[in-house]
Amino acid sequence: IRSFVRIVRSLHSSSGKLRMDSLENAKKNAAYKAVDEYVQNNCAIGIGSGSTIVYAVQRLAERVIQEELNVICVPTSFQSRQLILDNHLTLGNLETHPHLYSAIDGADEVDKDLNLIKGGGGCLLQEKVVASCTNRFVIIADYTKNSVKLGDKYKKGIPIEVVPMAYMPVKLKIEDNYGGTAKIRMAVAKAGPVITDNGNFILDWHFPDIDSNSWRKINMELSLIPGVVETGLFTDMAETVFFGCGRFVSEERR
Ligand code: ABF
Repeated sequence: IRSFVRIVRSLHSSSGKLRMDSLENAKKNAAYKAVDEYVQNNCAIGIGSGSTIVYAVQRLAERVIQEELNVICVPTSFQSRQLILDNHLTLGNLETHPHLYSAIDGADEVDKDLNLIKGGGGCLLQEKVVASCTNRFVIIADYTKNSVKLGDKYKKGIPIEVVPMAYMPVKLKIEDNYGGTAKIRMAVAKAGPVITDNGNFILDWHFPDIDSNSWRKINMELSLIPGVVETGLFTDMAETVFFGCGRFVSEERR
């Protein structure tokens, strides 16, 4: 019995590892393709946040050295700023570079109309501002993020950044108007609410079944609720999405 248990355990851990490896490859391949297609010499680009963007920044650093490129990188979060600095890339900002050639970022889920859920990592506000400064907003993701309908695959809800004093009225308005539940995001071990890079709270809205045609309107309405700073719903923004799957990358364009 003991050796049977050992065999099952080792099979389980090796298939788990295989899956992790293929997910990482998928992220890497999508990221490399985006950087190869959407970065050129003498341009400023937006750098997103999350784990997939790490591969994009690595590829960018390689290209900058090999091709002697001059690229200014505008970050979307503290993490993204650190990543740019750690890779010896040139840090920029929207004050000096308000028009970006492209912006490359990850996503939590992408539906068939390229509506996105973003902000699982808490960086949605700066990500949306940076994305709004380019006509080439490019998403990089592994195949698990490719969904027909928002909520089919990503189960953590839509993040909504709110001013701290407004979190309760905003929560109630969202729940009353649309249903579902909007939960304040808590830090590890429930030490307190998660605080964003901008000093705000996040509500994660676990929404009911909603048709993908409605997201644009709902996003506008959510943004108008007093106290809402920004939503993690990105509609009509992504120009291209690269989904990595093993060695292959598929491409969706708006
Ligand atoms: C950011 O990172 C977010 O908006 C999104 O929540 C997340 C995606 O991260 P990962 O690439 O790790 O899946 O871009």
